[in-house]
Formats: sequence, C-alpha cells, structure tokens
Amino acid sequence: MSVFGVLTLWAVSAFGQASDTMLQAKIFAANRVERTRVGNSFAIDMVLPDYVVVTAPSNQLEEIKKLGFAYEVLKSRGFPEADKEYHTYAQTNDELDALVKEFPGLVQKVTIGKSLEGRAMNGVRISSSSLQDSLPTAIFVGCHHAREHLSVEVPLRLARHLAANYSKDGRIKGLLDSREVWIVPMVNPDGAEYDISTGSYKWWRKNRKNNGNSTYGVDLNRNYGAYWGGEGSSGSPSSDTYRGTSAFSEPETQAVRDFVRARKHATVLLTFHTFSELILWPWGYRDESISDEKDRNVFETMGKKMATWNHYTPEKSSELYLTSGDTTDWAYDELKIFAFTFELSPSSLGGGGFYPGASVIDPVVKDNIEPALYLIENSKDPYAVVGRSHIDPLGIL
Ligand code: 0X9
Ligand code: ZN
Repeated sequence: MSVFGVLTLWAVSAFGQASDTMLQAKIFAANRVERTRVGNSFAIDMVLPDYVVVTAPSNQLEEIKKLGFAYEVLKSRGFPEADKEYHTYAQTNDELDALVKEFPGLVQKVTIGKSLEGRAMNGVRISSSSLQDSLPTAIFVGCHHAREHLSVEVPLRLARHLAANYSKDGRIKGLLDSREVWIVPMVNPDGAEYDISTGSYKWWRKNRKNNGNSTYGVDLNRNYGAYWGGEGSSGSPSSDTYRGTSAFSEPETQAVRDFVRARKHATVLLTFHTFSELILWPWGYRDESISDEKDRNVFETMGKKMATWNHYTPEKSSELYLTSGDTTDWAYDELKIFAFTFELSPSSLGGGGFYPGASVIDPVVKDNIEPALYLIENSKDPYAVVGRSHIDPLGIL
C-alpha cells in the first residue's frame, strides 16, 4: 500500500473523516523537541532546519494549530478544486457506508476483494429480500480505467437513487422487492487514487502493478479470461492496453470474476467506462456477431432500447475496435450474462474527454437511470425483450 493509502486509512480510523482533502504542508518546528511534538500526531515526510513536511487531511492540520504550531499548505491532493464533487476512494466508501446506514434492510455492504495495493473493493447489494442470490440479479460496475472518474459517479449515484426511491416510487419498490441489484463502483481503486494523487490529473488508465521493468500497470479491461491475448491488446508492459502476464493475473479482475460467478442468478451486467456515448455488446474480440441468433437479438434489442433514453450510439463492441479480454466478452462467453459496456459522456475529446468537469455529473447520471432500471427490470427474463421468454419459449402467453 502506498504511503498515501496508509495515511488515508489512518485518518479514517483516527478522525472518522476520510473525505477531508489530503494536503502536503510545512509545519514550522525549529528544534528536536518541537519536531517530536509534531511527530506525536503526524508521520513526518521530511525534516528541514525550520520546518517539517507532512501529508495529512486538512481537518487534522487544523488541530495542530491548537498546539501552537503554524502550518503552510504546499500541495493539495485529490481532485482538483473544480472537480471536488467527484468521489475519491475514501469518499466512495463513505457514501456506500452512508447508504447502508440510511437504508437498513435494503442496502448491504459487500467487499469483493482487495486491490493490488490492498484497498478493499467495496460495493452494495440493494434488495429488500434477505435471501441472497436467490432472485434475478443485475450487476453494475465502474472504473476499470483509472482516469474514467465519471464511471464511478454513475453507479454510485444509481445506488442512492434506487435506495432513496424505494419508498417513494412503486416501480422501484417492485424491482427491489423481486430482484437483487449489486453495484461495485470502483474496480480499480489504486489507479483511480494514483490518477488524482498530486492534485492534478495523470491521465492514468491501468492498475498499479509493478511490471518489474520500471513500467507500471495492467489494463484491467484486457485481463479477463475470454479470448485473452488476442487482437486489441498488447504484450508490452509499457503499453496502455497491456494485457498482463496471463488471463486474470490481476487481483482486481480475479475479484470481479469470483464475484460475478458467485451471483448465481445474474443475467445482466453493465460496466461503465468513459467516453464517447456508446452502448456496446459482445463480441469485442472478433468482427463476427454472436452466433446464437436469439442471444444476438436480445443484445441488439436491449442496446437499442437503452439508447432511446440516453441517446448513445448502440453497436457491437468490435464496431468501435477489436479488444480481447474485456469484461463483457468474458461475462457472456463464460456465464451467458447479457453484458454491456457504456461509454459515458462526453461524446468527444472536445467535450472534455476523460475530464469533462463536475457539471456533467448530474445530467449523465439522469440520462442513465432509465437504461439501468430497464436492465434491472429485464434481469428477470432477458429473452422476454424479444418476445421469447424462457418461461414461454414460443411467445404464446
Ligand atoms: O478499450 C476499452 O477498454 C473500452 N474503451 S475505453 O475508452 N473506456 O478504454 C472499450 C471496450 C469495449 N470493447 C471493445 N471495443 N471491444
Ligand atoms: Zn474505459
């Protein structure tokens, strides 16, 4: 775990305020006695003649003033000031915890595994049923790619939307009484934290695997175990589409794999990415469409229907470009789950690309509520969207 990670966790336990901005600051301490007093509260990064440098949450730095020390901020970590509405890893966890607390009996916390640097990969199960893995199940995940921060916001805010409207909206109540919704908003916490670790964006995509040749990172969306190693992935560790040393070599993809496998009644899955405003479905690894005609019709029908609400372009993944080892190819290939990728807004680099600003969060979340509800609704019997359900294979009823 990084030093930053250790400090963040420490701050959580000491102050219960994980969401305070991390700051690097000078604390003026001119001698050994003063430095020791500072050291009683902080891990000291550096000692200079008149001051020490520490990294700590802003609220904690305020406390040191009461002990008679002055401080000066050197650097702010986390999201840049204008983007503070986005959730850091700690803030994402705080929000998940808050949901569990606010909606007991409806929202439960789940930890699906640990990232390479040891961060818990957290999510929530939302359902009024206490019988886990017994009802039709829809899975939503976000942030395979570190810099795609909007892909955290959408599933996270979807979770609150569902929970908060359970008692107000009959349709949502009906869905959560008869389905299980699982939401894991941050599959790549190490990468996401790294991307914002200096206070300005690093354009980081992969996880933080040390590849051993002074390059870092595996592209988690090339590391899944279906058609791993093929077109649209790289064997070169320095590449942004580096596939890793083997299928599922990364703890993050292992965690998603085991989590999805364990959801015995999962029929639909949506993985959020940014950007380009697309709705994508398998195959990504080859040009040819899914050969099972019925399944192909379900994907196309669902994809096009969801596009009527968010106005994204619906197409099979390989229309964009070939990739191998992505989440949706694996989920459909191994588990026959109807798995979609949404490339959220903006539509282009000109609209802000990976960093479109905080003003897009609300509209993008709104655009994607209806598609998400549609998936949850149809998790009961995806084949019903083409009028040929499992229950009624000939479409007579
Ligand atoms: O390349 C990816 O992993 C996804 N795009 S992103 O810009 N978010 O990195 C797209 C994955 C969808 N699959 C295929 N196009 N095959
Ligand atoms: Zn992505």
